[in-house]
Order: sequence, then structure tokens, then C-alpha cells
Amino acid sequence: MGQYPPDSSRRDVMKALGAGAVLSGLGGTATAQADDGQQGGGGEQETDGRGTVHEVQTLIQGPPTNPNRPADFFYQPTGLHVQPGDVVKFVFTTPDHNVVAYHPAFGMRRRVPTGVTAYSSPLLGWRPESIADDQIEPPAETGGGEGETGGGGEGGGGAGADQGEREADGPPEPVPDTWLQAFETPGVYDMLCSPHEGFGMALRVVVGDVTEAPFETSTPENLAEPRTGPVGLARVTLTDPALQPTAIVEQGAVDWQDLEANQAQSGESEG
Ligand SMILES: [Cu+2]
Repeated sequence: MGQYPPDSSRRDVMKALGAGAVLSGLGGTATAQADDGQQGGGGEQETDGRGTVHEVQTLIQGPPTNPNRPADFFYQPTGLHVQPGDVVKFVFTTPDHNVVAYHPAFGMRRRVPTGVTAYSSPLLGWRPESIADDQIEPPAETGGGEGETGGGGEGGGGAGADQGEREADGPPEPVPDTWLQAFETPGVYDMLCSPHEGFGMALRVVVGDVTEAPFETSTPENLAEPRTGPVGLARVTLTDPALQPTAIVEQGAVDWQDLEANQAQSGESEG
């Protein structure tokens, strides 16, 4: 207890506790929200005193900027600066991704601040009731009129509010699942998508103005084996100059296309 100034010591402890509490609390909230519908569209939105909500999408795009993958799998933005207490809302615009912290609890080198509890989302995609029947088997339909959710009924039109305009005749557009992740403890957080880590699908969030990333090493080859850190192209993503913590803080958000690794390989060079 004696090693810190009393004030900051207390604050740090409270933040650490708060982070765990908020994270586990939001796990449930996120699931509920994924089921019940989304709020709002893109961009940032203020929560009621809990901080800003930032949106990150999961995307797949071709042709690949690196021949060692079939397509680009990425988070957009790939680098993001938030303030302590902010929430990142992951929107699964393309399906079958997740968000996992590089954390010792998962058998990986720690790439989140010390004291942060391990966290991950499940694999998410589209809300089952919103997709065509050849994509994923939706759960058994509830009988007409017996709504189990407290939200609006199907027929009234109120339920469509979160899905934009649903055309009466055409098939409904897939509605992405969402996942909320709160960030309390300042520092650098690296995350991966389990199915696509080898293709470079990784993300860095800088919380507050703490830009030191004590886990970072200089080159992808410096990784100890077996698996203790980013593997495959995720290492290339996370060591990209554009994702240096200071660069992320400066820019606020760094797009996938801004990574040097994704510019060098594009067919025509204009220079
Ligand atoms: Cu993915």
C-alpha cells in the first residue's frame, strides 16, 4: 500500500476493480443487446454518464493486400483511441468473427494492461431471425403473436425501428450482432479474432494517454515459441507503424487502409 501516493493508489485500485466489474457486467448486457436489437447507427454516441460509445466493424474484403491470405479480414477501424470509461461497440457487419484479448488466461502473452481481467466475445454474426435460411439455421420460430421479448411486436412496425426500413416484400437485410466492451484501465490493449488471427485480423485500442506498450517487441520474429503472442499476419498488423500507440492517440482512429502493410502490396504504386 505504501509504494504509491495515497491518492493515485486509491484511484488505481478503484479503476482496476471497476474494470473487472464493468466488463463482466457488460458481458451480459452485450448478449442481451445482441438479442434485443441495436441502438442507433454508426459513429459515436454519448451514454448516460458512462462515456462515449465507439463503433468498430468486422469486415472482409477482397482482393487481399497480402498474397498470404484469401482476403482481408479486419476490424475497422484497426486502431482506436478511447477514454477510460468508454465503450467499444463491435458491429459484426460480416459474420463469424470474435474479439479476444491477448491475455495470459488464454495462453497468450499479455498485451493488455496488468490487472485487466481476461475477456472475449463468442463468435458472432447476424441475428438469426434476420438472415436468409441458407446462411444459418435460425432457432425455431415462435408462434405468431406470442412474443417472448418485451420489445415491440412484429406486426406493429415498432420492432423495425432498429433495422432501418424493412421492405415489406423483399427479404430482410441481415442485421449484425453487436458486442459491447468497456475499457476502464488506461493503457494499450491488443485483441484478435480467433478464426482470422493468422490472416492479420487484430485490433489495438489505446485507453487514455498511456501509450507505453510494455509487451511490444520490435520485430515479428522476436516472438518466443510456442504461441505466446500474435501469430501469423496479426503480428504484422500490430507492429505496423500506423498502429503505434502514439500514432493512434494522434489520429483518434486508424483505418485498415492506413496500415503501411496494406499499402505496399497493392498492385500499382503511384510514386
Ligand atoms: Cu475474423
